[in-house]
Amino acid sequence: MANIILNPDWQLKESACTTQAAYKNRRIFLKSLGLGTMALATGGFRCSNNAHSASSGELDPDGPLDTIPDDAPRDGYPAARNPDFTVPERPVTDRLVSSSYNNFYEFINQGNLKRVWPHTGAFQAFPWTLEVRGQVERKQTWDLSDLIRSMDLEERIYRFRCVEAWSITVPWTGFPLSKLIERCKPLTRATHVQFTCINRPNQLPGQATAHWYPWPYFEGLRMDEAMNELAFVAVGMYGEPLPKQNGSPLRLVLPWKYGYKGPKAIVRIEFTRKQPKTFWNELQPQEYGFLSNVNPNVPHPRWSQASERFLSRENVEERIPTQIFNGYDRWVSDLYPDEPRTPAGPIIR
Ligand SMILES: Nc1nc2c(c(=O)[nH]1)N[C@H]1C(S)=C(S)[C@@H](COP(=O)(O)O)O[C@H]1N2
Ligand SMILES: [Mo]
Repeated sequence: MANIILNPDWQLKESACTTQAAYKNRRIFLKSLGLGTMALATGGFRCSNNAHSASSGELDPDGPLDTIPDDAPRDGYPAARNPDFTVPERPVTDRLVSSSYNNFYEFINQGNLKRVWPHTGAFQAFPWTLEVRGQVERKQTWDLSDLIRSMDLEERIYRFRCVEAWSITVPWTGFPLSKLIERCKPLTRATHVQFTCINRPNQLPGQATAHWYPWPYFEGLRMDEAMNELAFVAVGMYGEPLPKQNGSPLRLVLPWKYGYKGPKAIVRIEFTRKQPKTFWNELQPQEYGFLSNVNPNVPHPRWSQASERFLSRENVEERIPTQIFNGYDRWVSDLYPDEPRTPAGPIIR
């Protein structure tokens, strides 16, 4: 994206960027110069004081890839592909599909729930801090950009399966969750890890309006699950930093579990001595369990999980059989001796 050098005489100072009107005037002015929203998306005069309304629509991005933050670190991109994690039997999903068919209730909770990206304009993913709390040698708070730059990034192509029975295949960029956990220095008595997501109703229109959800979003894993080789922290996809609707600036990817076990826009990691609560389980315990492993033998109480709609390109979808642990049996079967291997009735696990 082009960097536009502005004449300091008419560059708005941060302090002047306090009202929606000021922002609007600036946009109209830019439009008159033919700079439009591309210029608004560059760093120089983006308001960082969050004073504008998240639901104003004034900052609406132009398209699903217009939401990759300009200030996301790009060192190490595109990262080398890890040959151990490819999906030979399916094509990689078109990146426009993966970034325009999403679930992210902080941004939208009514209407077309999958069309998330147009509602992400006010959300600022950088700078970002990540807190480490609970059963650890000492509490830590990291600047995420520094953390990302200190990690070896790799690319992994994973199957992704939502509990709603749609699926995609995605090349993620990031690092193993185990590497992050090592840096957290958890005490041996920690049995679980809980992840807490962003809580900023002024930047998140869904969060601002959906009071029936127990915000912020939270998820959790057993320690042995979190340390599994497959558990991945994604900071990018398709060779670039994550778009906001896909979880910028960081999210978990646990390809053997249903998508909702992978929290997006994480702000805190907390090590605990008991099984943590999880967002969807709190809301609908009769439908969503703690483990939530992908399993074609265990139907959701309201639909079958035996097959899935594979989304490859816009308007192209194919019904394919769902595999146990989403095809990751050999990595995770030892963790779950009780996972049903033959068709069963609905069991919430
Ligand atoms: N913070 C947060 N994380 C979240 C969600 C959410 O609403 N909020 N939705 C979950 C669900 S249900 C799915 S299927 C995946 C979707 O990820 P994607 O949109 O990048 O494909 O994110 C998961 N993580
Ligand atoms: Mo999902």
